[in-house]
Amino acid sequence: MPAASTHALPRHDYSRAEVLALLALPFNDLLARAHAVHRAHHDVNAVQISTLLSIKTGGCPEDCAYCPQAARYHTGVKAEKLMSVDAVLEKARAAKAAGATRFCIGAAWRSPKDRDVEKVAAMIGAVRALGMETCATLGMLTQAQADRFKAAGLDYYNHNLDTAPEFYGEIIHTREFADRLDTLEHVRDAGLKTCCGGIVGMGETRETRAGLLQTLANLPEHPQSVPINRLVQVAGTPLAGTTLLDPFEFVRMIAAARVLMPASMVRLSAGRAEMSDELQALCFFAGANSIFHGEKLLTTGNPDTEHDRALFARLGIVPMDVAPTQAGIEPKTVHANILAGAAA
Ligand code: SAM
Ligand code: DTB
Ligand code: SF4
Repeated sequence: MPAASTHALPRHDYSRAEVLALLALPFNDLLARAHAVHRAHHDVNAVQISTLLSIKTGGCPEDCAYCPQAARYHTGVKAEKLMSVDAVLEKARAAKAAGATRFCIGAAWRSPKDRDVEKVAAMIGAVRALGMETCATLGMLTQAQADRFKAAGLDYYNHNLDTAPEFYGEIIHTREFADRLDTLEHVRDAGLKTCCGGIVGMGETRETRAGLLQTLANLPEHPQSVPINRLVQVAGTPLAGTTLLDPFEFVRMIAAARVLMPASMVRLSAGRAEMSDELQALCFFAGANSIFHGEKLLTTGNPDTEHDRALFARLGIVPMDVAPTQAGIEPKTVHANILAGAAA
């Protein structure tokens, strides 16, 4: 493995063996290295906070084996219609009043239908006008759709690789890994920032996790946000009952993402509700600096807002309200807002 440097130029040529060797370091060595990179690129006591809203829940035609929103699995998630622009705006206003600076909307679609595009564009424009950063996750996008959302005021698009290319076919059969790469290209070409990561705890091997990280880090640009989701097992999905991932493997994944993509925001994403405070604290030490805040993710639970507030206070972490983008831009921490109680 090349000599560790905390401030090397971003690389896009990682080999699988190199990433696997990183993941396999003795735990303390990996954490020390990740924390040094984290400290060199970010304010280690600041965590970026996003609010997530499901604007179109359930009834999805895809077969993603982890997902409670796929129509074909009996998970108890009811299919709902696309929310109205007014209803979304009301939720966004409430999030802003609570101090949120980034508002993410998600839809259980394979891809947006033409008839939905203008409605979602109106939502994005309205949320942007409130002064919040906007993010959307709506499935696959054509170039024209990505361009339209950019023009509407979208800042970030979330589209995950989910897993390594060789494991993808075990998890999803209704579209290809290459489709994901195409959408990501459209997103980049539209000038949108990319939010792209994956899920662990799906029964994959460490080699598979290395493959996911390698593919993410070797994208033409490191995604500005890298969500690392721990599988939320939902009864009725094919992955319910999967052997639980060793929590230290999860921390290794966060740490390796931090080392490989030093300037990106690494998001401790789904699965926090089932994590101990100690595990989350280790993840923040290893380089995670972004979370979803609020009672619900899309359909599953997230820690209570009070619990997050208390955890931040215990760790001396403050919410970040300026999202640092890519290399070279120093992140700023602002102490007042969503978790103001924690910062006081
Ligand atoms: N339908 C769109 C798509 O698939 O791109 C957008 C919404 S989809 C729910 C967004 C992401 O949520 C998925 O790519 C996956 O990474 C994550 N996700 C879904 N179900 C999950 C679960 N049970 N546990 C962890 N992450 C999950
Ligand atoms: C991402 O990577 N994780 C979020 C967000 N992007 C949209 C979604 C997690 C969903 C967890 C399952 C659910 O709540 O339905
Ligand atoms: Fe549909 Fe997205 Fe869930 Fe897959 S992850 S079933 S595309 S909502």
